[in-house]
Amino acid sequence: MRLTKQEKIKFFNEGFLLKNNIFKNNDFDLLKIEINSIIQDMCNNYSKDFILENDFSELCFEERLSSIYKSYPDLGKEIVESISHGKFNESSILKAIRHKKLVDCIANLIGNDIVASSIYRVRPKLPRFLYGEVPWHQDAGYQNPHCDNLLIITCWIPLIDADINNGCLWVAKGAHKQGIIKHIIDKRTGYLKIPKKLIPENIQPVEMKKGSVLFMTNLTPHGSFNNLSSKIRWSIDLRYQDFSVPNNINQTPNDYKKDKIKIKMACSPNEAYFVVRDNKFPENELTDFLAFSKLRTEWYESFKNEDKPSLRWK
Ligand SMILES: O=C(O)CCC(=O)C(=O)O
Repeated sequence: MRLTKQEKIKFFNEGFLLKNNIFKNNDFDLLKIEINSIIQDMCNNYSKDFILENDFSELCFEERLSSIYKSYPDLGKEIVESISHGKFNESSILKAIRHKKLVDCIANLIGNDIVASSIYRVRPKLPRFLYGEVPWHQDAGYQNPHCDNLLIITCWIPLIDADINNGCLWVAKGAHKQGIIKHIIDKRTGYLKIPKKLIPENIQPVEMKKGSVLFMTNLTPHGSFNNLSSKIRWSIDLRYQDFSVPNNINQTPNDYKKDKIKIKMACSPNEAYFVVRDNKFPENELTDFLAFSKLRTEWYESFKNEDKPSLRWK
C-alpha cells in the first residue's frame, strides 16, 4: 500500500489525511481478545473482595465495559485506566504498530527509517464517560518544546465506525501551519486543552469506517467529544517519527535522571522509543514482543511518579 502524491500533498497542506482500508476486519481480533482477558482478570480479582453479581461476559466488545462501569463504577474506572493510560503492552499492540500497510504509508511521509514511541493509547470511549472527552489540543503540547517544529505523525485508528454521534475525532484544517498554540490544563479531566478563544476556526469532524486511519501531524489541533451512542467507541492511536527526531533509543531511564542536560532529550523522555523500520540495519527493528514489553515497562515504571512534560504549560 502507498500514499499517492495527492494524498501526501493533502497531508502536508491540511495537517491530516484520512486513508481507508488499511486494516482488515480481523486485524484487531487479537487486540480484542487481549483486552477482554484484562477485563476478565480484573473482574475475577474484584470478586475476591466484593460482590460481583454479573461480569457481563455475555456482552459484545462494544458493550461489556460500559455495562460493568454502570453497575460497578470503581471497577469500571480501574479497568479503563489500566487499559488506556499507556499501560497496555500486549503483543497485539506491537503487531498494530508494525502493521506493514500502515508502516508503508508512514514511510511515504517520512522515509524508510522509522521510530515509534510508547506514546500510544488504547481508548475505550464509553458513552457519556467524563474522561472520554478529549479537549482540543496538539500532540506537540504534551511533548518537549524542542520538538515542536519536528514532524511526529499520529495515526488515529477506530476499532468501530466512528461518527459525530459516538465521538469521532475533530480536526482543524491547515492550523498546523500556525505552529504551537498555548495550552492550559483542563481542571476537570487533567487533559491539556487549547483555551476556547484560541481554537482555530476551520474545524471539521472526521467520520471514519473501521479499518481506516487518520494521519495527523503533531501540530494538528484535534479533539473528540461526548459519545452519545450506546456503544463504546474503541480506538487506538500510535506515533511515528524519523531517526533524526530526538528519541531515547540506546539510553536508559537513569541517563535522564543523572544528567538531563548533556543528553539530547527525547521528545517525550518518559516513554520508550524503538525502531520499527531500519532501511540499512533491519536487525535493529524491535520485533520481539517480550523485548518490547520489557522495554516499555522499564521506562513506564521509572517515570510513572515523575513530572510530565505537559508541565511546560503551568
Ligand atoms: O481518541 C480520542 O478521542 C482522542 C485521541 C487523541 O487526542 C490523540 O490521539 O491524540
